[in-house]
Amino acid sequence: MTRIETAEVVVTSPDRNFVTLRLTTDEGLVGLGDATLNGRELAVVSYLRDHVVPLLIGRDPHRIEDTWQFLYRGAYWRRGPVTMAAIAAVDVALWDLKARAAGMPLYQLLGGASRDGLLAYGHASGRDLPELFDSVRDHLEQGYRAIRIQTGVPGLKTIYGVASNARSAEPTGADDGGRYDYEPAGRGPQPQEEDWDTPAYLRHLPTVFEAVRHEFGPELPLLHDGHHRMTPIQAAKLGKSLEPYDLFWLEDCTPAENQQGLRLVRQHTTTPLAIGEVFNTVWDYQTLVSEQLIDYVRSAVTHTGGITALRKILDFAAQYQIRSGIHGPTDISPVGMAAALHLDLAIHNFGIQEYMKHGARTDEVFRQSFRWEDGLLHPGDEPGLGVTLDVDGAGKYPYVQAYLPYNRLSDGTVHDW
Ligand code: EZ4
Ligand code: CO
Repeated sequence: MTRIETAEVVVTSPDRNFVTLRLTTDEGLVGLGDATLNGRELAVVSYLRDHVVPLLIGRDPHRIEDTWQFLYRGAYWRRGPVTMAAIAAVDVALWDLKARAAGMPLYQLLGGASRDGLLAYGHASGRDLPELFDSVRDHLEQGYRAIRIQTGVPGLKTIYGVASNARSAEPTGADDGGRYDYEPAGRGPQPQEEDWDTPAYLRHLPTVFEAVRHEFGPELPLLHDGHHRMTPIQAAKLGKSLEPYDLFWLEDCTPAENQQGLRLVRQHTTTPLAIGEVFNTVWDYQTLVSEQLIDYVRSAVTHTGGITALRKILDFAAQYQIRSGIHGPTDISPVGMAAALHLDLAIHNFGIQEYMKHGARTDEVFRQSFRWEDGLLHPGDEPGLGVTLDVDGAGKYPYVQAYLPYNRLSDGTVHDW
């Protein structure tokens, strides 16, 4: 292959919205990249269609690093989720093409497999303990070996991370296919308002983990997502109060764009910390990694400028014994997930991979080759990413406006969601 012939931006909404960049070469090879930015999808579509696609036509698809630098430095305006999701889509599509041209699964080009399979965690949740326990059992039956725990808080109506359909065994309709379905983005013209109370949460959560440990024993790796809602001193208090329950990690305990805030959290607790799903570049990790303030890097390939950039972040982190925990909710498309799995398999400092199953319609539009066996993921051995996009199938599901919810405190103040 010597030149990129076409570059299309495909928007589809089989179970939720996805934005995919589809490159074709003079030899007819097809490469895919994920550009989905939940709740702001069309901004990335415009960035790609209006400003990037015209620059790609005729370029040498083999020049991945050069194209990355050209798009990053050449834009002059740096960083930001829209820019970095667009660059990620190009980067991943080029890696897909190079691996297809080589006739190898992508992980081989990244250095080959460093392990046999990838430990993955699923999301269990419930409004109360009985519902949560059912959800944990259901995940264990599906083979998950590590489980994220989110629950309701007494006095609060709806909060982040609690699924409306918490058990895969209880299908609620054709839409969810009966799978565990936590999809925070609500379809409609306005975001849903939720409520929040940090002191109530700080009082309640340790009692949840105590009950879960009592029910499921000391060995099961348990995770929790604080979703940026605490101040550093509140996060320090939570980390300390969760120490008896031996978490695998506490995620996004504060809004970590204030990296120095993590110094305070770190001084007070040995609960391992994971951060970074909303970050876009290595600069967002500079203090966190070099001062060893975190234990896991949470960035998605899709939101951090692709495989080229995330690999550099993870190599930087590796020098400080910080490991990967690549973001993998359902708003990462099967293309973005495949990119994560190839990178996970190749790097030495792999930690864990987040894994939520996509809906049946998504799996029809995006045909995938990954395996999920005995609680471990593997990207499969087809050339490239191992994902093909059914363009006609995608066309059956046009974009649907959807927003992530937001929080207000009881006095009406907007709060981190
Ligand atoms: O709320 O990806 O750890 N996972 C998460 C996700 C995010 C969504 C936002 O689009 O925090 O569920
Ligand atoms: Co998170």
